[in-house]
Amino acid sequence: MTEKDIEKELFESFIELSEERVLKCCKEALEKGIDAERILNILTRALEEIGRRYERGEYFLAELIASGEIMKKATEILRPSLAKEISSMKKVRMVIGTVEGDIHDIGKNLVITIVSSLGIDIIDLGVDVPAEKFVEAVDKFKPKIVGMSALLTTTMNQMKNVIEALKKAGLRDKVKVIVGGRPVTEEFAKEIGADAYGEDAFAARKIISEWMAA
Ligand code: B1M
Repeated sequence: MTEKDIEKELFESFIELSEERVLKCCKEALEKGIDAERILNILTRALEEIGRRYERGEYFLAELIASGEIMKKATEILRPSLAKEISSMKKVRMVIGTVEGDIHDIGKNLVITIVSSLGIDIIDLGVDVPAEKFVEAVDKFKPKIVGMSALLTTTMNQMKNVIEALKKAGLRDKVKVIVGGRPVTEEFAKEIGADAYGEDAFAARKIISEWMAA
């Protein structure tokens, strides 16, 4: 198969939710020398299409769940190639989580993979993390950075609650806050008082590496 065939098969097999084909294709693509970031982009585009089919009522929750499972396994295959440039500039700690009410964690986990390539120490609070848990973690682990992820329009406002809770606890000026996730925008990040918005995991890494170098 040519590179183009592999990429087409990757996209189509993911939309058809054929786990076996997707995983095989990811391995083949890496063997062919296709960049892991490019493979990730194809998988993300396929997830967008699955999301659209779900919105149109062509796919149901079962398909959404299956797509999440496949994406997790595919990311495992890509992880070593995505996170290989370990650079370890300064020892910086980051706390990250998906906000309360939200259990989507594929994007957050990708951010962890990509950002850890800076040699940063990342504490993952998991999903459905209430504001108090973020505050507790900042108090306990004294991170320089707090990262929040939200995938639902109904949960993105939780990010504001976390920032308010950090202010209330007198911890807001001790950390830089970066937010991201599908419905989040630069404007929203500004509006809620975050320090930065990461459009994707690579943008998040760039921002954090600039903070580390400052
Ligand atoms: Co859900 N889901 N889901 N889902 N799901 C979406 C988000 C949705 C857009 C699908 C759709 O309708 N088109 C829709 C939200 C609509 C809205 O809010 N307006 C939706 C819905 C409705 C739901 C449920 C409510 C469905 C239901 O129960 N009826 C439910 C909610 C559960 C809950 O959280 N309380 C639900 C459940 C699920 C599953 C559990 C089945 C599964 C998640 C599995 C998992 O995460 N372990 C799932 C999935 C897989 C999706 C889609 C298909 C894919 C999400 C994904 O992983 N994308 C999604 C449709 C879509 O996104 N097109 C959809 C790939 C991932 C790499 O992208 O997470 O955006 P993303 O991360 C990106 C960037 O956003 C950024 O970097 C990553 C890329 O590099 N980023 C950050 C993310 N976090 C960041 C943090 C940063 C910086 C960058 O700094 C800290």
